[in-house]
Amino acid sequence: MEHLAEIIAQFAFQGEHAGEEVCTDGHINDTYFLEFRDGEKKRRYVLQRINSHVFRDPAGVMANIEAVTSHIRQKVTEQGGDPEREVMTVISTRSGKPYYRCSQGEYWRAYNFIEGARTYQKVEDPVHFYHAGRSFGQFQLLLADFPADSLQETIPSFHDTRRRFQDLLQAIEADPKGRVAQVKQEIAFVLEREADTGVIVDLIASGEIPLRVTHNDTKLNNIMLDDETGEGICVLDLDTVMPGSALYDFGDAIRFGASTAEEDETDLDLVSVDLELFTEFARGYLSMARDFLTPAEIDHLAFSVKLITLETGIRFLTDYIEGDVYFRTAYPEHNLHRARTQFKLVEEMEALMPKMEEIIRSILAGGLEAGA
Ligand code: GN1
Ligand code: MG
Repeated sequence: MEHLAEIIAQFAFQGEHAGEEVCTDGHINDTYFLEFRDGEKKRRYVLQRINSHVFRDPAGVMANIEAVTSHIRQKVTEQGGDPEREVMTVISTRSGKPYYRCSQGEYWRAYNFIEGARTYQKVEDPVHFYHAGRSFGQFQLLLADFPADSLQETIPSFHDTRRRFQDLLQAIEADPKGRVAQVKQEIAFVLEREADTGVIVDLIASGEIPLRVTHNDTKLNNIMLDDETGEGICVLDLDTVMPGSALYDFGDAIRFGASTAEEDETDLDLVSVDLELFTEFARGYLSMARDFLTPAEIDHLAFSVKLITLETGIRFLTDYIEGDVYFRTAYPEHNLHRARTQFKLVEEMEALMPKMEEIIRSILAGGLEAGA
């Protein structure tokens, strides 16, 4: 990246810039790992270009992140944890701002790099997923007393599945790339499930399910697990922390982490839901969340897994029809392949619904002991 030097010079990094690596994870922002030499010491930082097509108000995103990380930092410190590792630290610019707007009008921000921990694209050891569940549950717990109305809605109606369905209908109608004819089967799959799309939004609107401060993007690769212990150390990617439903966080984590294949696997025979992984995550999550979840939330946990997977499939399909304007893609059918894995998972989740419900009941009854 040509003007990276201009950007790096703006941030209050310590030491001398000694190199960088591009991170290929994530479908939205551009991420670089920077290496610095500070005397004998090596330091690493994360530098990101915020996708301002997706995040229309990058300053608002950073204001949210600063508020949320300060809140968590205080709690971690009070509880005797290590605030250097257990919460993201925003590195300010040399003029004290949480982001830099470069000469090309793009917004950049930086974080410290958490050492001795890593992210995973796929679960390698089931116990890792138990720990991921604990961490996302704890994240919601730490933010339970955060003033939700002080947060800006960084992407309005983000998990409004009914709206996502409407967006798909509009894309089909416009068909700007002539791709609709090719995805008739996928469209029919979604149309058959229209009724599902309003279930949780309606329960939130009627007050039966509470709005909470939630993460809204709980992919496995948004959590750092300690290299030594495998425990969840730090929740990443706080761009979409907003008032939302705990159900979306639970469902999205399962969607991604309990799948036996990656999100863009083209051999659908390899894509299926691993119930052992579902159980591990649910055990970890409920060990933290069982005391604050309401009965209505608990009743919809298994359904949320299917709903958020359907929603993500709808979003990939919509983006495919619109010509790949939202998610980063590596080749022309990428979004279509992603949509297909999600719909394959939805089908399986529908068949597994009674089993998932049963597992949740057993965990809550103490039959499947939490603790790894
Ligand atoms: C995006 O940024 P990343 O890759 O963690 C997306 C999520 C989707 C996910 C699908 C802001 O997450 O909502 O579930 O891709 N983030 C945004 O993999 O749209
Ligand atoms: Mg991410």
